[in-house]
This record gives sequence, structure tokens and C-alpha cells, in this order.
Amino acid sequence: MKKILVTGAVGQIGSELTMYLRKKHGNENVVAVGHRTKPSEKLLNSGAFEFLKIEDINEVENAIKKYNIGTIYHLAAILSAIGEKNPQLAWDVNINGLYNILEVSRKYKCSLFVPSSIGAFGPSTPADNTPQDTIQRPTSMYGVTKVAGELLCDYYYTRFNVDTRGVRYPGLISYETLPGGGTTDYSVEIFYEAIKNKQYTCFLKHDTMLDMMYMPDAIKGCVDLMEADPAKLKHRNAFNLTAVNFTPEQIATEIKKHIPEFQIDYDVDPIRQAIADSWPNHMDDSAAREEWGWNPKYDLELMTKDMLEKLEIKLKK
Ligand code: VAH
Repeated sequence: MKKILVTGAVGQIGSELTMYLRKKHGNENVVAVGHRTKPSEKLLNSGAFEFLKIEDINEVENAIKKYNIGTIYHLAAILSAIGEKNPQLAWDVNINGLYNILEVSRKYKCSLFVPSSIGAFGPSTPADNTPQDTIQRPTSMYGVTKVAGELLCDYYYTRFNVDTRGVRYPGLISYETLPGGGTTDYSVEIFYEAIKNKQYTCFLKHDTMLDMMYMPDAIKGCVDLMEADPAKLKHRNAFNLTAVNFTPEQIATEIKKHIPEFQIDYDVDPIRQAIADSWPNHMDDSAAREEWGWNPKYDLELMTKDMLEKLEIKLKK
């Protein structure tokens, strides 16, 4: 069996995706790579791990050859808030890094998963029930790299027949690994603070509506897409994908059902508020449902219950 490579394997998605794939395909068949953040013992002890710079094509190519890689889940990226503080870094990692991954995928005939995001949309995009195919004029550097990435991946599919596939993820909520500098990070921080301090100061306005998803749905979604029958895919990259959508006020109300004394207040960060305001309220993900059976399991109630239960255990350790 050709092996699987996960880039960004120490990140919020990559750390859980690596363990999911190792359980599904065997530890020896999934190689994890990170940039510099120290991996967990669990990740290190369950299979091959290497540090590499995706901006260096020779390092990427050496890993592909060394491990005989057949499928790449490319999750290494700079997220929206950090990207707005350092747009040149965001371009270098999110585009030059992606270009290297696409080139080695072309050369070694690897299948490739690359996530896009609701960040690929902008203020002129229809905000409600955002169509699969619509206007994309993002106003953040993160969004620019996501649209360019979508187009690059489509190009490598049509021009070089590289098996590229991808989704537009909403904000992702998980308890294993903290998110790394995104605009939706409040939706994870709020759970930690609710348990630890019974209080959270949110950096977005109370009524900021955004699409969100619990990590188990996000992981199953990307693997299901990579295993889908290619003959049924009318789209390739950037499937709209959502599961729930809520405002900070609404998730706080759901948390209060479990922690009645929990209080939320607001100290709005203008940079992240401007990014969030440029994104849709809710995407139409019918194309993913029709073309490869996307069907998320976690709604706000189920996710909140599970997050609090798992975090209570984690924070007691
Ligand atoms: C971010 N969590 O906030 C990421 C994601 C949809 C948001 O792309 O930048």
C-alpha cells in the first residue's frame, strides 16, 4: 500500500486526522509532518513523524520518495487572523507551500486533499445559503490564498489530471488541539474558559453568525471525500461544508444549560470582527450532500454536550 502523508499534522485538524487515519489504515501507513511545533507523545509514538518546511520543494520531494506516498492531506497553513498580521508569511506558506505540494503530487501521482474555507468568500458573496458556485472576492490575505488555492487545485486536476479534492471548512471546534490563530477560535476558547473560569470575554460581537463544525464531522468529511467515487464528483475542490451555525450569544446560551453560572461578555477585536463580517452567515452544502454523501452528525446541542464532557476530563489531567 502506498502511504499517506499528513502535513500540518501537529495542528488542530492534522493532529486528529493523523490518529484517525492511523486507526483506519495502520500506524505504519500514515506519515505525519510538522513545521516546528513539538508533536504530542501520542502522535510521536504511533507512527513516523518528521519536521519539514513545505516552502522547500526538495524537503517535500524527499519525504514523498522516502515513504512512497500515494495520498497527501495538506493541512499546513497560516490561518486568517495570523495571516492578516503577516500577509507575506500567509502567502508564502499558503501558496508557495501549496505549489510545492501540487508539483510533487503531479510528479509522483499522489492524490491530494487541500482544505479551503468560508474565508474564500467576501462581502459581495451572498451571505445566506451561499451557493457552491458564486462570487469570491475575499478581503483578507487568508481568503485570497484560499481562492487562489482552490483555482490552483482545479487547474492541476484539469491540466495535469492530479486527483485534487477539497472542501470549504467553516470554523472547527475540537478539544484535542487548540486552533492556531483563526477568527473562529472563540468557539473553542469559550469552552475552555467556561470550565476553568465560568466566564469568557469574546473577541467577536454577540450576534456574529458563522458556520461551524465539530471536529469528528470535519475529519470524517475529508476522508469520505477522498474515498468517494470520482465519477460522481461534479466539483473537485472547495465543496461548501457546514454542520451548524450560531452566534457567540447562542453558543453561550447552550453552554449555560450545562454550566448555569457561566457568563459571557465582549471586547471586540476590530481586525477579527472585520474578517468575520466579510464571511457568509450560512453556506449551502447541497453539492457535497448530493455528490459524495456529506451528512454531519453533530448539531449545537450534541457538540456542546460532548465538548464539555471531553474537556472536563482533559482539564482534570
Ligand atoms: C480561521 N479557523 O478562523 C479558520 C477557518 C473558517 C475559519 O478558516 O481562520
